[in-house]
Amino acid sequence: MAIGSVVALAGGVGGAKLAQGLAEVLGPGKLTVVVNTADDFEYLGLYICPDLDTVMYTLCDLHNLETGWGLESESWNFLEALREIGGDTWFRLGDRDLATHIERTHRMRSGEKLGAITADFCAKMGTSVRVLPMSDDPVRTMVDTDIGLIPFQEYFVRLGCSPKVRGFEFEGIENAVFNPLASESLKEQDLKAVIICPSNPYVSIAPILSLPSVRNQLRDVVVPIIAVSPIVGGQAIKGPAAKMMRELGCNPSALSVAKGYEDALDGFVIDITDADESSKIEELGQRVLVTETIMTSIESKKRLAKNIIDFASEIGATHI
Ligand code: FO1
Repeated sequence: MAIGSVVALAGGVGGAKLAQGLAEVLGPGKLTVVVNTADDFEYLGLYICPDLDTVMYTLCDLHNLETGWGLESESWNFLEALREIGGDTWFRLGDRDLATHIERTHRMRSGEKLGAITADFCAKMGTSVRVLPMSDDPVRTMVDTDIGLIPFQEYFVRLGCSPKVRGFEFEGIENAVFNPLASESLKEQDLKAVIICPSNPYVSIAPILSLPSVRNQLRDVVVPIIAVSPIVGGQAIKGPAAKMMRELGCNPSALSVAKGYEDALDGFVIDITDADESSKIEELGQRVLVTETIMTSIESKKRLAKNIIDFASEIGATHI
């Protein structure tokens, strides 16, 4: 039996890994990945889209396994030369990665949209997965901290997530339009599931869900909406999600993530480490899948993707 199409909502590394597994399991033309662009920023005059590039490079199998971001087989001559002449080097741009930022910036300045440029890059780098920026309009995450309101990349990279978080603002969100192709993909006849990847709920998934009309559109989909917990055993698999939760007065756990998504979900996927949280999550009205969620190889990415798709089928059979 043919598997239907899937829409995944994703941030950086966790989202990219699951997207790679889903792409393998679903086959060509069945996966749309809607990617957070609220951590995009301008640096050295260049338009940088970290999550979009992480997803794109991973799906093309060109991603850098050492850093978790950027391209494989990278060299750093540009960065070294820039450092020697006293330039800003806190955000590290590799020589090969630089080509992506320069070409994207050049094309955006000539009036092309981010979505169109991304589609072209994906085709040229070699993935048939539909990778969509959540919006063509700029949205910027600002982190409210104990030292003030800071742009996301300053908080994340320059300050190494050390300031204490008090909240988040998504500048530009009110006027940003949800990518029309993403909107269409949520209405596909053969849509089987919407999957919220194991990405940071506050800074990767919340910007997508906060775009005007997205929550309503998700309310209207007739297929299961399933999220995968980015918290395993009280720790974030990668990044500052657990630290953020603690600083916002919330116990870092899969259960807290499930609560945070409120009534948006039909199903929630947790790691076997957190099996004892299963019944509490079910009390929220979500079906729970307990499985191995840590993706360290292509096999583990495919296994998780397959388990989630099977889970969606099970829920779908009873879903109205
Ligand atoms: N993350 C870092 O921790 N340090 C860096 O110097 C850095 C450079 C960088 C360059 C291009 C790119 O696409 C991503 C880069 N990242 C870097 C990752 C990125 O800032 C974050 O992982 C995401 O924004 C969070 O999802």
